[in-house]
Amino acid sequence: LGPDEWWKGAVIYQIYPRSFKDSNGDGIGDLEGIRSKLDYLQALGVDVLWLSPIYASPQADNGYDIADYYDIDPMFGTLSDFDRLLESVHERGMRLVMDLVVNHSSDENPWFVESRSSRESPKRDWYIWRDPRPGCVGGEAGAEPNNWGSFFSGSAWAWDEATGQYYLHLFHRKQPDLNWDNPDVRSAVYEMMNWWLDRGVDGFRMDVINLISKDPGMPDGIVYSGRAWGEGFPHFSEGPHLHEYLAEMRREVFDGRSGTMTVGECPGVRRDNVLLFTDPARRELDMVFQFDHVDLGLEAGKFHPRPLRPGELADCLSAWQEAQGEVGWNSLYLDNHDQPRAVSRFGDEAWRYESATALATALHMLRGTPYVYQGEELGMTNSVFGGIDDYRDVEALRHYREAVESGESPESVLKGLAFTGRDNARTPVQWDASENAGFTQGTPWIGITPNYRDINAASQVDDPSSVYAYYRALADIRHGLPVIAAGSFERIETPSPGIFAYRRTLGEAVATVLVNLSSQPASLGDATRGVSGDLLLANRDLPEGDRGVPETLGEWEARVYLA
Ligand code: ISL
Ligand code: CA
Repeated sequence: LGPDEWWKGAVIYQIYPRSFKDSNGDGIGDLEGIRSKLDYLQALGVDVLWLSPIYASPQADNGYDIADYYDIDPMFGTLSDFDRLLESVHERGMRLVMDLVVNHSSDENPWFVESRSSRESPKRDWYIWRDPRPGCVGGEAGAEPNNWGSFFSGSAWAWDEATGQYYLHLFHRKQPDLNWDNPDVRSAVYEMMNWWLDRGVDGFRMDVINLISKDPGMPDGIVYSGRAWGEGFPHFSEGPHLHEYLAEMRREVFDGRSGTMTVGECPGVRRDNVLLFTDPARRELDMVFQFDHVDLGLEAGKFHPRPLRPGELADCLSAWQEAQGEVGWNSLYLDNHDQPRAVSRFGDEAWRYESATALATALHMLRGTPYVYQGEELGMTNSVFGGIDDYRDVEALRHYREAVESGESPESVLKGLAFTGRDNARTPVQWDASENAGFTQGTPWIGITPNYRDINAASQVDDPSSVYAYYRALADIRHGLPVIAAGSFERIETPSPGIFAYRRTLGEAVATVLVNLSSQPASLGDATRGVSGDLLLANRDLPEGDRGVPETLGEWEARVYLA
């Protein structure tokens, strides 16, 4: 790996700061809390920490609504706390990546306050303002400039009485979209990014970066049946100037620096287009988060999931391996702060250790950079929510209201939220079996998942047969074996759709990965014939004489052979 490709050999750990570790008893995780756990993270073998947003924010969307890009929210600490954290991270040889949220800001950001102050404001054009639909009275139903719905329910347009126009917000009304077609906006963003890099951060995860260039015509979207609003997505995802802006950002911010990394969050990005982002020759981003595998089974909407078919996950991940080929680079993840917990979504809580480790094996042995979401390394599960009052996420609260108003029964809405609601991943990290799972001395901002007495870090770090120990082994393998970091990928067919089998090859080195992603034993069939080498990793205790390639894999069994 070249010096500017260090991230190809790295394991990245995502921290959702408000739920990681509270140091001062206010019930909210903070920077000092993170600093107190750096030994834990280092021992796990992670190379990079990505922090979800910690900037000053009214927290309408837990910090994805930034009021001051140059300051830390007091809830998390101060800029000096940040500098101290960064220094401690670097002392350990780790790196730190910030979340960059620039598709939109907070409505409390001085940029927007200025923009909405009058139609003549020099910053008016920094956001996306439009008149009411011709012939309509602003603020009345149907007067919105187009029919786009927001990701968080309702229209994507908010009426501003004082200046008599609407502004666009693809997310919450407190998250107005910035106008990237204005060059002053772009320079302001690049200046801010340079300021953080000069301060020492090592790169950025870029929130919904595929949405920054909108179709200037802003046409109405198709209204799918059962939906109140039109689908604007085709008109704002991968818009006309997206790649021009990403290349410009690369030049203005990253050229001439070394040791940085970038990962663009790209919901809905298409496989056919991914190399436009990740082909290094195009000089845009190092990698992107694609969403195909986490969107599997959501055809009827995010909150009406259907069960996955055996093999669906493996087919999807393989297709992405093939799409990036040897040119691009994948971000490998199964969950994050917006997704249900991986073991609950793709695994089987009845086989918690086995399915958590099988999924981790399947993912971490692929070509790409693996991301671990806080608590995933402990096999943390989805939470338990009594009623809507137990939820905190603005998406859940707004969806509940809208769905119940439109006639869905509260029980049905709650069932959907229990499965795919984002708060599942946002309950505090389970550090130990003491009260509040060792997360806080105070009252946690969101309920702790009740199973913390059984599932927690204290019981796992020294236990060689824990999920945590297994994740550490996966990180060691990635660091020690170039074939895992850089080898090619080739799927191996088996007669069992539940099995995900593949081969990684680099020069003479061959790693064979055999994983049963199902709760039934499954036959490997002829796939066993080509496998050579020694057993490198397994998620079951195997007696000495039993380490050869088996004909059948047990429930959620995972094995890696290395020749
Ligand atoms: O969870 C989702 C809503 O159903 C996703 O569509 C999510 O909104 C999308 O992946 C973008 O996520 C990012 O931007 C959002 C923020 O709420 C998420 O937390 C963030 O990861 C707006 O900034
Ligand atoms: Ca705190």
